[in-house]
Amino acid sequence: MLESATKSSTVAAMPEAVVDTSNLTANLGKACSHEHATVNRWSVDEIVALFELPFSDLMYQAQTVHRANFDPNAVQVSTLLSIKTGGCSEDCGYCPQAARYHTEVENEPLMKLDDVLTAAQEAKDNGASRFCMGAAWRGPKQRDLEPVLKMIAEVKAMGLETCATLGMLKEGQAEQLKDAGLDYYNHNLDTDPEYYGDVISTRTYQDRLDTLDRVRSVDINVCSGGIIGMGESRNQRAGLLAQLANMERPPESVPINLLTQVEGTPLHGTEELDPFEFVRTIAAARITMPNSFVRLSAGRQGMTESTQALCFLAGANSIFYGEKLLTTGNPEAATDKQLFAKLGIHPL
Ligand code: SAM
Ligand code: DTB
Ligand code: SF4
Repeated sequence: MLESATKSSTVAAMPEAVVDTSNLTANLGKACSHEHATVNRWSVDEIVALFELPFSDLMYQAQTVHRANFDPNAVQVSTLLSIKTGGCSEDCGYCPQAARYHTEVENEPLMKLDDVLTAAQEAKDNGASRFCMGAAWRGPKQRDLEPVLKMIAEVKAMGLETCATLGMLKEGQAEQLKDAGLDYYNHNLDTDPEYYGDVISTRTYQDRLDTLDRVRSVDINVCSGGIIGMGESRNQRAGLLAQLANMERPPESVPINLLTQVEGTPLHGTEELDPFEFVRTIAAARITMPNSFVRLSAGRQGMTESTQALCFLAGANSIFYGEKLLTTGNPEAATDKQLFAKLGIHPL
């Protein structure tokens, strides 16, 4: 039995009004320890027990873990650019870029190097520290990878951290990305393994884990998270977090996306998630992955400022900045600057 499982079963059985300081101590102990990651394991039940805490207790735990590991008022800022939009062969049920769904997204060719560099300079001037390049591919073909390697090298030379999300990687491709100067590779697990098959059929969960292993093996930082609000259960939300938190080394960066519902995709029309459940998910990610940057990702445009502030309080410490994600909207840069000023947050 995992060391922490016994402790959290106490939490689940507790009367609601009692503050469980023993559990806080246990979770803080995990958060502060820099022992090998295999001791920091979480069962799905333990994570569900976190979700079931009274909201204020959960926030207190998350904020305490957050403060033990990070500057609580600093938020890392990444800007995203879709370097290859639409026409994707995959069937991810949430995605407006899948060719098979009838959405307003058109199939466009790979962007030209100069245009990517102009966008990167703009992102840098706006205060972003990392520039993420996304492509609507199942995975990169060698002839597609070559120009992307050049983009990575040149963006890096501008003094920005580089991130790419290009789909599944084949043997040898992670090495090429590393040699080009890639700092982060984003590849999401998306959801719990049990729910996964309801959302995607053209690639398996294991395919995703294999790509993440390739990224790890060449020492590129891992950025991996998922999407909340796709109709999954709370147990399945906890299951996704368990997958991430129990990796031998949890991802350095964990994007938590709220499903952006796009007309024409199979998940359009899914029942909307209660914002508090989304905040709870952020808090549980913070507690279970104390040293990772937790990114409040897609879905911010539809959130009130108060919900976003709760997400920061719950331990989110990274965002995508700039009015577009890949194909959908994100808050205006000026609006985010105002929000940071109101909350006393400074960009990292
Ligand atoms: N094609 C590559 C892949 O799938 O790995 C890279 C780009 S893909 C669009 C990156 C991630 O964006 C997906 O794994 C998914 O988690 C997220 N995403 C896509 N559409 C979304 C939506 N409608 N709402 C929230 N997140 C979304
Ligand atoms: C991630 O987890 N979220 C970003 C990034 N990684 C690539 C993408 C969100 C996409 C939202 C839908 C769109 O704009 O097309
Ligand atoms: Fe293609 Fe990526 Fe969209 Fe899936 S998430 S359809 S792989 S662009």
